[in-house]
Amino acid sequence: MAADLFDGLESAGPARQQLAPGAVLLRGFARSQQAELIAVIEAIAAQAPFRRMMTPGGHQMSVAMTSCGSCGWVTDRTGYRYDALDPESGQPWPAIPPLFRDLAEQAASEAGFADFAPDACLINRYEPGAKMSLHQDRDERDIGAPIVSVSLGLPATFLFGGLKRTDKTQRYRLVHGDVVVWGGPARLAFHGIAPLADGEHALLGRRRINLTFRRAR
Ligand SMILES: O=C(O)CCC(=O)C(=O)O
Ligand SMILES: [Mn+2]
Repeated sequence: MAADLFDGLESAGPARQQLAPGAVLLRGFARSQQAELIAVIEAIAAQAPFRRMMTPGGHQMSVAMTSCGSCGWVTDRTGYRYDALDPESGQPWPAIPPLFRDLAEQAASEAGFADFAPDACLINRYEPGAKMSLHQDRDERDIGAPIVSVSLGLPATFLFGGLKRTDKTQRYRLVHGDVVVWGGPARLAFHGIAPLADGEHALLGRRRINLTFRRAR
């Protein structure tokens, strides 16, 4: 069967969708900056390459990750943490570029969270079949700040639930340029990504890239 083709112009719903109190999906919010965003991601990955890390339980993650910011999220056999140094190189992570910072700040503000100043940006790379199981983002010291999550490349199914793992999850299709922001009463909501369907994106090929901005410390 031929892989689905995506030109990045797809839209799957209203421009702005409330997912829960404190959680909003801003469709296409990042699309006008797609070329610059991708160039910057490539520059960061040249300095701090994508890698598939090990969970504390000894499983290799299907999603490849890198980071920029004054600290980056890492996992290994000893646990999850934010580290000022890239464990692969022993060097500081690349700084958060102004383009990223401005996009995150503007998306947060659009969602009702003024003055968001992220210090960490986790960059997730999904290839077909890669997934992220239901989890909470709870390794950050400051959960007063929201999470800003930018989708690029192949479409994905985003699962968004409640504050308990067993709460019912809703499924949302996220496409190239979509941004989800969650904070306040939704800050610790369980969320995840279903196994990525195969396809070919005009700019990113058989990949989805997600930028997750946090205030970690
Ligand atoms: O890829 C996504 O859209 C979600 C990523 C995520 O939840 C995370 O990195 O913690
Ligand atoms: Mn998360």
